[in-house]
Amino acid sequence: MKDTLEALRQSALGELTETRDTRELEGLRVDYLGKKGKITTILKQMGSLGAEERPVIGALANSVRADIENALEARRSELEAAALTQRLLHEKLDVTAPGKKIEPGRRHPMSIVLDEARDIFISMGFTIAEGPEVELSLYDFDKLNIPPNHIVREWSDTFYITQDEAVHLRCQTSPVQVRYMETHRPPIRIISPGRVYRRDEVDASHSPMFHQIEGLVVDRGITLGDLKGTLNALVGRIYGADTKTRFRPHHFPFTEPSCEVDVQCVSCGGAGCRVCKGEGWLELLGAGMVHPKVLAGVGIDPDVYSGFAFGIGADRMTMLRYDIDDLRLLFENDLRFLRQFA
Ligand code: 2U9
Repeated sequence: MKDTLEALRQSALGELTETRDTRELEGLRVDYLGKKGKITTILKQMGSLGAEERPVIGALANSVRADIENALEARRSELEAAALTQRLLHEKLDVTAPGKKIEPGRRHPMSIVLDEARDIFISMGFTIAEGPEVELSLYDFDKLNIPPNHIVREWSDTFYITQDEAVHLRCQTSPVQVRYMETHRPPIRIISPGRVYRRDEVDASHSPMFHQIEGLVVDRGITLGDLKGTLNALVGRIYGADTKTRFRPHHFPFTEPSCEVDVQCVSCGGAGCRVCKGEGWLELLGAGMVHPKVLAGVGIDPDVYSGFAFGIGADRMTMLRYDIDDLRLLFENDLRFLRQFA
């Protein structure tokens, strides 16, 4: 057995030097040291040895196994180093080659206008409020004094999510403000910019998804004068300090009284042109004093507090700002169009 072990040591160490890669090396390890390997088989036979011989052969077997294991490790390092050298020799890396150009992205025109509006309102002391786009009819309709038979609640106008009409894609950002009033007490000064949805066919001025910036101010003693002052300041910031505005009476269920606000045409200055369709005025937004029922519905006493609200169609604002004549351009992601905006 002693001779066999010595012979195995010699043959293992000999074969080791012949191995060409780590796969062959692993084969060799299994062949000698694996469960059914040559050394293991010898060790299993030790039971048949006499009591004197056993420790001697045992010690020898251990030293043979240790020698083979050490040699295997040394050879593995050698083979790995050689493989790395080969890879480095064959891999060609030209560190002087020019890198791949990464074109910096740019903001979408819609985002530019929305960011600008956010900045203007923040500078006037407003806070930005956000809320879910999938909304409860309770918040988008009922709490805004929009009764169950109102036209906007028709299936042909609204994207309902549930058959019972309890959940739908919000058709305005007003529910964000209702939610805000339920969780905050006056004074309140917020805007809620975001996406809204209506079941409109796509054309040059309609899209089933568009953007609004709505605003809400609630405090003691807020009047129509505050509404006019704030909206005139906004128009001045966007279109220039001298821009004239026109407040026309209107009706909304959630405000009373209500109005629509026009600006003198930014293109012709009021003379009449293609942009204002000869009118001299451009419709910019809707507004009004928050309906007492809406305030009472969120637990704000309309005898103590009053407020004004407004809604701006942000897509239209973007189109006017950049002289874009087709709304679809804003949503088609055509890079030839989008690259024009810095
Ligand atoms: C609360 C109470 C009242 C928001 C308002 C308008 C008038 C308005 C339109 C502008 C163009 C929608 O995108 S558009 O079609 N909006 O005319 N929105 S007042 O009034 C509110 C909001 C929240 C609690």
